[in-house]
Amino acid sequence: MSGVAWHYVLKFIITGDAAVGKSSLLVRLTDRRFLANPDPTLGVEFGSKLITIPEENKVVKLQCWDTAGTESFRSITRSYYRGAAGCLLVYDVTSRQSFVSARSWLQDVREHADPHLTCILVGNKVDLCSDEEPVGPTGETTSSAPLVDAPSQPRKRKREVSTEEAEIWAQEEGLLFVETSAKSGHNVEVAFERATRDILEKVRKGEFDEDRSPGVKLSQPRNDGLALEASVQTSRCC
Ligand SMILES: Nc1nc2c(ncn2[C@@H]2O[C@H](COP(=O)(O)OP(=O)(O)OP(=O)(O)O)[C@@H](O)[C@H]2O)c(=O)[nH]1
Ligand SMILES: [Mg+2]
Repeated sequence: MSGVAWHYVLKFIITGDAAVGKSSLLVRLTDRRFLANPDPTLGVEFGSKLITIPEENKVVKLQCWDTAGTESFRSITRSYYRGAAGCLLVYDVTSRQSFVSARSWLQDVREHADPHLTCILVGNKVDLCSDEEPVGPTGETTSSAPLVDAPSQPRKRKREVSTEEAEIWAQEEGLLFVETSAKSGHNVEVAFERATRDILEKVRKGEFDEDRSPGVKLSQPRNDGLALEASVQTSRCC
């Protein structure tokens, strides 16, 4: 890999209901930190990060467009879907409504993005239900235990979407699937890496190429000594 800044640039979009943690996932990926009180995204924000896929010996630059979940921005955010190679479709495991809404976000993505796009369904905020009781296949729980922990602990919430139900839906829709916590960092890099591996596989099979897919760019190897370490950049767009 020596002398190569990156082998691929991939465009990602992050979509889903408001407050499911899209921006928090991106900040966790790029800055390795968690914002307890982030501002809601107005329109779209941008973040970028270099990741390595060791078994392929490849460095990939992820260019991520983090979209607002608020309904009033929907027509603006749709315009960013075009040409994306990957999509994180995010819901909150403690919000059934956000999982139900994932269907309509997916429909939007399918209408406006590249048909070959790799989409990973991301159930975020698993830290909120770490010592949870089992949840039934449609999200029901079996006891009326209070939703709070000890007073000094952050408030816990019940899981409303079981892993099994989300997995089944993801399979039916041809999506990858992972559960994450932007707060603890659990599986956040895994989500992006899994989607990246899938996209690279599609590149190998010829489903994505530079001419047909603006969200996938290949580099020319460079010998200018640019560091291969994670490079981080975030900025607001609109
Ligand atoms: N406990 C916990 N809270 C989270 C997690 N991810 C995000 N949050 C919190 O959820 C709230 C919303 O997070 P955001 O990242 O702004 O959500 P968003 O999806 O970007 O929201 P919009 O920009 O409005 O669409 C914030 O209070 C975050 O601190 C998580 O993994 N665990
Ligand atoms: Mg946001």
